[in-house]
Amino acid sequence: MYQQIVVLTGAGISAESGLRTFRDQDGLWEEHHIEDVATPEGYERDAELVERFYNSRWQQLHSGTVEPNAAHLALAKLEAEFQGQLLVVTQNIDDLHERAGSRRLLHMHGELSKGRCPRSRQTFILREPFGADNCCTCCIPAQRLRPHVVWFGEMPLGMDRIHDALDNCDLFIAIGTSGTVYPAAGFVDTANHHGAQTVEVNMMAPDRHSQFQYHLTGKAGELVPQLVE
Ligand code: BV8
Repeated sequence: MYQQIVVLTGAGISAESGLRTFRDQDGLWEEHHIEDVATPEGYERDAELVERFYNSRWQQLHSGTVEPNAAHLALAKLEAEFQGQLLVVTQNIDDLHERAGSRRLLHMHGELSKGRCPRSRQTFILREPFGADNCCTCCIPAQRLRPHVVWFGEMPLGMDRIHDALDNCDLFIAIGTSGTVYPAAGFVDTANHHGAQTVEVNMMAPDRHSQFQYHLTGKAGELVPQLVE
């Protein structure tokens, strides 16, 4: 029986909940240039453009039409069985894992439902869309909140905890990620180095496909509940 399980999720696990992925057909990167909406430089250049990008995703997430799917629910069930031996590391900034019941969860690329003070780095639950009037309450003068999101060139969150879990895991499962963005794309190498079993759940064979020992090809909403049973 496994002692420590690390699950890495990407945009593909939320696709069946109706949230767009990045690099699939009709993905987010088809309509936006990464450097314009997911880098600090892009935010410096045109904060309103970046705010529109995240506000539209925030509004969709809170429209009442987006729910956790069977894959999110299956991971929450797995956590209930494995308790402290399971850590879900998500690259996603949606809150579908939380809403499905996951608690041992780490958002390494931040969270859409939070804004951050650019000066203190204090985070605030987002009560209204980003904009010139949506400011922190921790500074004088108040600072315009930025998305609490890790952009390209920024350090992902929780890396010490992630590396500790990877160094000690005996099962690593990647679900719905293209394996194109580092350091997340390199986690499978760490798991392999420590002798863990590595499993990939994806609709196709993504970039790091050959690094995985086992492959489940299909929809996360169908395969993850079977995997967990
Ligand atoms: C950093 C913002 C260092 C949040 C995102 C090493 C080598 C090369 C480059 C680098 C490197 N190290 C760092 C870099 C640079 C860069 C990088 O990796 N560039 C890439 C493009 C080459 N990395 C960084 O900049 C990272 N920072 O390393 O900092 C540092 C050190 C010291 C001090 C300071 C800094 C930061 C990376 C985070 C960037 N932020 N987004 C947001 O807007 O959401 S990345 C973005 O891509 C999202 O976060 C997303 O999570 C991530 C990965 O995408 P996926 O989740 O995989 O989604 P994708 O659409 O690509 O794929 C979906 C998959 O699902 C597909 O495979 C599809 O087949 C599958 N699928 C679809 N439907 C289903 C399905 N599977 C199953 N079922 C389905 N139904």
